[in-house]
Amino acid sequence: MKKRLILLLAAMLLLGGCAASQGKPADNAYEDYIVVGFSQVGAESDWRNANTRSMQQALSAENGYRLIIDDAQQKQERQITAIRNFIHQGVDYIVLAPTTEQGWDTVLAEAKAAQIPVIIVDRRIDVADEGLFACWIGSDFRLQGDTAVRWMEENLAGQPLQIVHLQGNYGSSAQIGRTESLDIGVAANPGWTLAARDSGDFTQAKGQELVEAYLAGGIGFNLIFAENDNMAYGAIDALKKNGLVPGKDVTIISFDANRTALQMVMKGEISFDVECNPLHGPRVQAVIEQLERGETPPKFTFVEESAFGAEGLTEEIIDSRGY
Ligand code: GZL
Repeated sequence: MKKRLILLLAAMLLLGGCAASQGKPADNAYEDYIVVGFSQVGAESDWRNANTRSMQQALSAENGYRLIIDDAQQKQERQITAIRNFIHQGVDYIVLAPTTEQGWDTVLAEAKAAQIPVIIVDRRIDVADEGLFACWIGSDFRLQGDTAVRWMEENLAGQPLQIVHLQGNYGSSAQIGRTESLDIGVAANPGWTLAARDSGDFTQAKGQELVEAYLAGGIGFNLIFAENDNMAYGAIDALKKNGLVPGKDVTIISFDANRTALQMVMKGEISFDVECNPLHGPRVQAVIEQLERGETPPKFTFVEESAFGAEGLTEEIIDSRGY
């Protein structure tokens, strides 16, 4: 794959001759590196930032990579533009953390036509031809949701639940999977009702805004099902501003299990937090090295994940975690 970049660099050197004549040295600094274009969802959450750091640490210059990261600010159209730019730049690989599951067929066909392998991380994509991507590495979001619902059934048995549901970005696999589980849980448990449901876009600010609006509107609820930790942080701020005690007046269920959130689990503010592992960098690096050797990586790889309640959780466990 690097040969294409060398050809590109050769072309740049030729063109760069005139650029150099204008004082801009031709850019041939990367001919010995594997160049990776990474289209990242955004920087909306602690999880997302940990995911970006993991990719930067693995695909580093010391490890022989030139990593180009584009932050899509949670907009699919910006990701499509970024992928087209990566194709134009002649990168060796494209890594895509997709905002949503739909809408990738056309641009990934363009990457395939340019013979640039695409690695999907985190959320899933729904394409007609799975040959459009080399492989996917991410989480089982339904399992995450089922784990949370099972904890509710086991630990809140017999309690009537009026549930506020803070969803992630609509159409993202994380939102789809976690919401499906809750819907099944509500249907299966007669004492559970949905008091309110909106997307908090996985952000702390929107999570707080929604819960403050529910409280101001007099909506009664005793459980918040937050589809990520940052929305849970916002919900907790809203509860405290209104004199309510998180974990006592309102049970909070969350996803991601960031260190900050696990501190809140230890304090009893968050009752249960389902891990969503963002540390995809080393796995992507291993896949690229397989592809460089002409090997075929597994098409789908699920990352190992667990879940946390206060019982047995210690500062040492929290400190030992990677994010
Ligand atoms: C899940 C990931 C979600 C996290 C959020 O894999 O896509 O997006 O749960 C993040 O924190 O914003």
